[in-house]
Amino acid sequence: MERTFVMLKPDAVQRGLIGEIIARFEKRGLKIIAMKFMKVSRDLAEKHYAVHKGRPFYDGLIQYITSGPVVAMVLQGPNAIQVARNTMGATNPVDAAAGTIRADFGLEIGRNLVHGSDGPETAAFEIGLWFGDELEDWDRDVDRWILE
Ligand code: D4T
Repeated sequence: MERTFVMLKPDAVQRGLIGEIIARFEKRGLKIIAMKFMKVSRDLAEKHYAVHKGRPFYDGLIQYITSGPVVAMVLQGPNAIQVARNTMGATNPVDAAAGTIRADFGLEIGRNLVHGSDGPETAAFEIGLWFGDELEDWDRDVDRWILE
C-alpha cells in the first residue's frame, strides 16, 4: 500500500486548524501510520527543502517552516500520494479547487497550510527523513468498507 508524508505547517497549527485538516484525510479513508507534533530545526528544514535551495522564495520558506510547531504524519492507502495532494489542492491557494484544504483555508502560496510528498521517491525520502522506521501499521476494522 502506498505511503506519503504530510505536514501541517505552522500556519495550520497557529490558526487552530489541526483537527479540521487531519479530519479531511481521515474521512477520505487514508490511514495514519505515524504522527508527531514538533518544532522543525533549521537543519531538518534545509534537508526537507533542499531541492528549492537558491530559489527566490527559499529563505522565506525556511523561516516560515521553522517559525512554530508543525504536525508531521505518514498516511497510507491506495494512491496515497495523489489522493493526499488532491485533498490539499494546488500549491498556490489561488489555483486550488474549491473544497480542497488550500482553497478552503488559504489565500497565499507562502501560507499554504500543508505539505504533501509529490511522488514515490520524494515520499520515501521524506518519510525516512522525518520518521526513520518509526511507522506503526495497524489493522483497521473499517477497511473492508473503504477498500474493496
Ligand atoms: P509543498 O512542498 O509545501 O507541499 O508544496 P508543493 O510540493 O505543492 O510545491 P513546491 O514543492 O513547488 O513548493 C514548496 C513550497 O514552497 C512554497 N513556494 C513555492 C513559495 O512560497 N513560492 C513559490 O513561488 C513556490 C513555487 C510553497 C510550497
